Amino acid sequence: MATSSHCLLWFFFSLFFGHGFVPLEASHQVYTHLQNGSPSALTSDQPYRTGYHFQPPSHWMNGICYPNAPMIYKGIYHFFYQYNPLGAVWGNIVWAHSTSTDLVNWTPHKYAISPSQPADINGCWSGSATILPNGKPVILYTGIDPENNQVQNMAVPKDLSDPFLEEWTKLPQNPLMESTSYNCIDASSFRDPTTAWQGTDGRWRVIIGSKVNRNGIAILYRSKDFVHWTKAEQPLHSGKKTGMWECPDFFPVSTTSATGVDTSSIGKNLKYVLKVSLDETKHDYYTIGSYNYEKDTYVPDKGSVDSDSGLRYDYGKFYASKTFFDSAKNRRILWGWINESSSVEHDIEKGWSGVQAIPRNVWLDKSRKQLVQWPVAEIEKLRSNPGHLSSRGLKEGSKVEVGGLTASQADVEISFKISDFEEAEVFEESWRDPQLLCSEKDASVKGGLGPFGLMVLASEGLEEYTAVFFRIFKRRTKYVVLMCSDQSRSSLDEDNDKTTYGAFLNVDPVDEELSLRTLIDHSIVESFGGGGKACITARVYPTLATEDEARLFVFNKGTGSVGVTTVSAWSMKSAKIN
Ligand code: DQQ
Repeated sequence: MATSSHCLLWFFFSLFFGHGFVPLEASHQVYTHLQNGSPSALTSDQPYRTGYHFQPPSHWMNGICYPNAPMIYKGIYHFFYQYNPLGAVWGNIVWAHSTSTDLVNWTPHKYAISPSQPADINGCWSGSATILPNGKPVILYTGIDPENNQVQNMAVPKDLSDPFLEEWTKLPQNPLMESTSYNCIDASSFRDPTTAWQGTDGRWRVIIGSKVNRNGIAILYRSKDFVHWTKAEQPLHSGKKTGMWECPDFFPVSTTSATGVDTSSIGKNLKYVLKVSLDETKHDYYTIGSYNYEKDTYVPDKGSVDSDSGLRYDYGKFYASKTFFDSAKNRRILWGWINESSSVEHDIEKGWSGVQAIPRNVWLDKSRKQLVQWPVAEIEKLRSNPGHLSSRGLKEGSKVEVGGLTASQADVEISFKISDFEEAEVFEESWRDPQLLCSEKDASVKGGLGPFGLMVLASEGLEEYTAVFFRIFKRRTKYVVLMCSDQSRSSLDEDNDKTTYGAFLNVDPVDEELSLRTLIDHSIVESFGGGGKACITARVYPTLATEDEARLFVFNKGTGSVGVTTVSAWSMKSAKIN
């Protein structure tokens, strides 16, 4: 009786939010014929491997949710990731493990978690680490059982005195959370436990990504001892017609400072962030809101758009991200996986697939309406050989080279100042989708104020380039800033996804300079507009603009003049990335 009334509740919940039964399946394609089992010796011609963005020596990676369970323990940063030891496509997933003392140089260790128990015999999928109050780390992760059901398991370090946490022991009680007729969970949509947090009653909470029909859900579980978990009557939060919520992340941010706070922090000066990774679109979107400690519910703030058209960590290629609280430096760090825009055939040929974004410090903007992200300061120690720009005034049609650096592996910071807004075109109210607007008005389309910005990974004759730029439009008495990353001419190779990405940037160009930072790393263009208020990451595969042939330009194609107030650019030294 209890069982059926319980399931009935969930049934009504799904009726309310959904319409009709859709078979629930994980969207993980297995290319069985492409998993040859041999550790590949990469070909020597590797123009797209990164110099300072983390990637394994070969094969497929997807990071922490694709980065799994990032954390700091005894002063060592731990990075676990979903890895296929047998090929450059998804499959045979184990938890690979690397550690670092500076988030820049990494040392690989043996796999931390791989299939061994019935509860994970068909795969060890994403999960998170929680540091318990006694300082002991524990990992909750999704296992795939013999029936291909998704269940939640736990692993603990074998030797707590080992700062590298080389050995992990799985609990004999696994699985700790599973789908039963009592809890009405669909076993093919039940994955990716978050870092747990302690409520005011001392009990632990964790959320698991799921869906009911096409409605995303963050299922809430509670536990007194971290081993026995009970599903709450209500999910922490849910979203209409979003599809499956993968890799949820739920954490507090301070409203009074940019320092990070522990996931279990409770207090007045906090807002909460719920991020979900949308399986259907491969976008990570987040809302900012309030968490009711008594009712265990999360409500996004008014105006915080709760769908794929809301705020995103990154408006380009950046998925299945996860944050952790860095207690050594009191900051919250975000890791995201940059997936490929090349074809599977190309990935097989190059022998690898997937890269990690540079870890980003993340905090609440002063407006309290969005987050701000910035690459961790440690990455700046790779800066060397500063480049130089010969002219700072950018009249219509200007293109000035930033010389003296290795343009295929660089870090560029530039600020623009507009003194005359006369040329700004009028913003049309129907322009709701910044990505669409950026592809319609790509870098080749002349405008009033803009396009102006950087041309990176450019070939000498501009047969190839990736343009990261701004356009400023007039909207009544204010201005709208559009930030674009245009990949349409990034490669002469037709076999790549060259989608152009875009975001509206919440900066008033009358009061503030417009800043742009771009991290260039062979096949990565990771850009931060407005001091990190909008981020866009792209994967590009130039055929001419590689290694020493790559060039970097500042350009202005608008009719209005733009001034460059500061420009600092450096070659980046290579890091030990694995
Ligand atoms: N991929 C993992 C899942 C997660 C998804 C498996 C994210 O745990 O939901 O490799 O893309």
